[in-house]
Amino acid sequence: MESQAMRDYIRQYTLDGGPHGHQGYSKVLLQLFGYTGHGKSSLINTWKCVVDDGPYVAHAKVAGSEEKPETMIRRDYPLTDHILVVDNRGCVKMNKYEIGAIYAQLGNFMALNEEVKWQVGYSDTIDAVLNSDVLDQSHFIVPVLVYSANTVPTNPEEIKEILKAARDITGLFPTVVLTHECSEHLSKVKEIFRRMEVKNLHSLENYTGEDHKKTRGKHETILRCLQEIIKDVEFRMLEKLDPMNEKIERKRFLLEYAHKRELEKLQEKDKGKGVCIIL
Ligand SMILES: Nc1nc2c(ncn2[C@@H]2O[C@H](COP(=O)(O)OP(=O)(O)OP(=O)(O)O)[C@@H](O)[C@H]2O)c(=O)[nH]1
Ligand SMILES: [Mg+2]
Repeated sequence: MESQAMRDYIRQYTLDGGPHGHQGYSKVLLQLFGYTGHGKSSLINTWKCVVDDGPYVAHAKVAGSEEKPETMIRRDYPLTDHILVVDNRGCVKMNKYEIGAIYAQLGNFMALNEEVKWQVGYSDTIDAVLNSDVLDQSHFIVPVLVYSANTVPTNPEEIKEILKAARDITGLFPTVVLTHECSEHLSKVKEIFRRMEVKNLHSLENYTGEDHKKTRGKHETILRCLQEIIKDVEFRMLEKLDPMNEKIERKRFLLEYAHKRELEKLQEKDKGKGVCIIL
């Protein structure tokens, strides 16, 4: 498809075009998640640039370097009238608390436009779940893992687990977008993600403050990636879905995760004391 046709498809997409209408969903919410410095905020600026077909604008603040975490506040950016992109706080260590916070962000249990704090105890998660009723949870959530091809994963099992959990919490297996497409490690990183059974795998070079010279090839690759994501949404909307039930399942998932994590913490603590906790 030509760039203009792909752009039109993305711009015109609405959730109510399928046989069951919008089914109670308001907008598509593309939730970007992943390690800090891998290009989430840059991807938002890149997508905005190609969808608006305008100049490069730094809507989302990009990190000065790949090492220092930049985005702390979860923000949403309108891509079209019907599609929002959320820039989530990235993970540094991917420990159980940061992973818990990724799930809470993906499941929309954290408010937009507020600083994301890692949850440290079970009660934090309960609060997040209880307070979520005041948040707008009417979106069709699409998880998108943003991963830099500059970094060969040393822990594919951990990433695989996160991808699976992201599917459990959102109902969709995440799309993976590899940034830094020019990296010498690209084919190796691609192969690792393929072995994780990632089907929706894209690679692209983000437009950045330093390099936003538009090329037809870059533009088309970026538009194709977005178009494929929206086509998956369109396909899923052909099924009869139940947003209310999905919300309950998400709450269950998050509470179970936090409960298990708390038990493990207690077990660790009591190991030294010779106390046995029966699960
Ligand atoms: N060459 C190149 N640089 C990129 C690409 N994507 C991002 N960068 C650079 O990588 C750095 C980090 O990018 P960000 O978009 O801020 O990363 P992030 O994932 O939002 O990081 P946090 O907000 O800290 O979680 C910035 O210096 C970007 O300019 C890419 O595809 N190619
Ligand atoms: Mg960022």
